[in-house]
Amino acid sequence: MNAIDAIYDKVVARDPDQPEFHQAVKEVLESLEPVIEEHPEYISIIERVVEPERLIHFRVPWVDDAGEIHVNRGFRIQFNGAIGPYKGGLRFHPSVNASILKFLAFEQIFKNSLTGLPMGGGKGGSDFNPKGKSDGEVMRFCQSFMMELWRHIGQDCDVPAGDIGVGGREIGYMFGMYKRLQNEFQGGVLTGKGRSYGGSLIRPEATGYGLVYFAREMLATKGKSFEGTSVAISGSGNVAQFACEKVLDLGGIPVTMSDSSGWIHDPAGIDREKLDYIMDLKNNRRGRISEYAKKFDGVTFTAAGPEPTVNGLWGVNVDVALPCATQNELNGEEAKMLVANDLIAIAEGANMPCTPEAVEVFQESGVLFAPGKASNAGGVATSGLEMSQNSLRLSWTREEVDAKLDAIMVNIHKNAYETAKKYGRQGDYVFGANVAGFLKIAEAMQAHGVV
Ligand code: NDP
Ligand code: 2IT
Repeated sequence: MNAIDAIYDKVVARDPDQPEFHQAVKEVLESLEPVIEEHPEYISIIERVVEPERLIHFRVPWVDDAGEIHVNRGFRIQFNGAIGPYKGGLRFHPSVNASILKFLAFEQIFKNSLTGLPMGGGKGGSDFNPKGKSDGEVMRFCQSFMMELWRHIGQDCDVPAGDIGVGGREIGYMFGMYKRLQNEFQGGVLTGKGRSYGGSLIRPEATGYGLVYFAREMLATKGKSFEGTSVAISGSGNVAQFACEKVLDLGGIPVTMSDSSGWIHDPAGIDREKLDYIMDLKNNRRGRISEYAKKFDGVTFTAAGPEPTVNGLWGVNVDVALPCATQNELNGEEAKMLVANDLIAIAEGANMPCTPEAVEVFQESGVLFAPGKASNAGGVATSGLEMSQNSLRLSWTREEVDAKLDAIMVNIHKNAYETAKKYGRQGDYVFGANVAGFLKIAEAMQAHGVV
């Protein structure tokens, strides 16, 4: 057995009940074989990089509006701090557990490295379900969560942000409690903050915009553009909404969106006015995507099955696919449906939305495929820009931040593309992103000695 396989087997043996973590580790390790041929000394780096530096697990008690006490689990995974403070989002969703957060934190190490900014990899969250909770309940939960988390984070130590179920409202409540406990205005302790207290322009838009900038670069390698291109988007949260907006800016035609209750197909296209409706529905009224089908003519709504996979969305005939909901939402069978409809490109907006079988189908059929750690890195990159602005005590204009985000995405695309080409794997963005992301981490870890 080779050394990399032995490391993977040990990861599985140590935590046999963490399938999402195994999936993420396997995908990265499979890319590192040629790196080890060049740098045999990096084997001991790989052994260390798969083990989190610190895992924090805590109780989060809170009281609902009726006076009932609830207990949730809180986590923060400080996975790798070799190139900067731990950085990564917080997810509030009932499915959250150590396996899911370890996979997300592991992916974050390489994603953050690819941005070119000094950020280590981390992730956290809770199995708290924000759906159906009042603002007061969400506030009390966020305050209780921060009452434990605050001692483990700081602007030079660990900087959380949003993810599924955590947006501007939750970041605001957590920032308020952190400020009170720490008795300091540490602007850079969280990112995704509101504009009035240190947030960056374009951070809310950044993951979706960055995803479309990356996909634009992919299409350009085939001499194509978004103009007139039909696009399937899944999800209808932060990433999906702003991906949809940027697709419209570039002349594309988004035709689908989803949430956990099902998906809509609008053959006429989701235009700006309809997108405004979705943003109000999701961000203010906190409603269900099925309401879109009642509001607009010619739209079909299909209810979801029990799995995260959205039950037919990927059967719609489109040129570009942007999965922006959750992990493992697009399986091998669905990948075959997209390929049968002559898909040109797919870029992951969510983290690991495509199963390994789906990725294999895309790669074998010659469809351009971008892994989330490259294509959704615009969110964390703009978090990095928010931290820069907080340190400078300055705030850049919308145009300045957007131009920096676009340049970062172009650079990540170039880096992943050229790294793959250098190793004779032209067009393999999975390989290129994993290797380029890893090499920077490995160099830093090697320089730091055994720590
Ligand atoms: P949001 O909470 O804003 O939106 C999530 C969307 O996905 C909602 O429409 C939600 O539906 C749907 N969804 C979530 N879980 C499931 C599920 N199990 N089955 C079906 N649908 C589901 O989250 P974000 O948009 O921020 O995040 C989406 C993805 O993008 C995640 O994978 C996240 O890790 C990734 N990401 C986010 C970044 C960010 O900056 N926010 C940066 C990089 C990646 P419902 O409301 O019904 O639950
Ligand atoms: O998955 C991700 O990159 C995020 N949820 C964003 C993390 C961040 O720190 O902005």
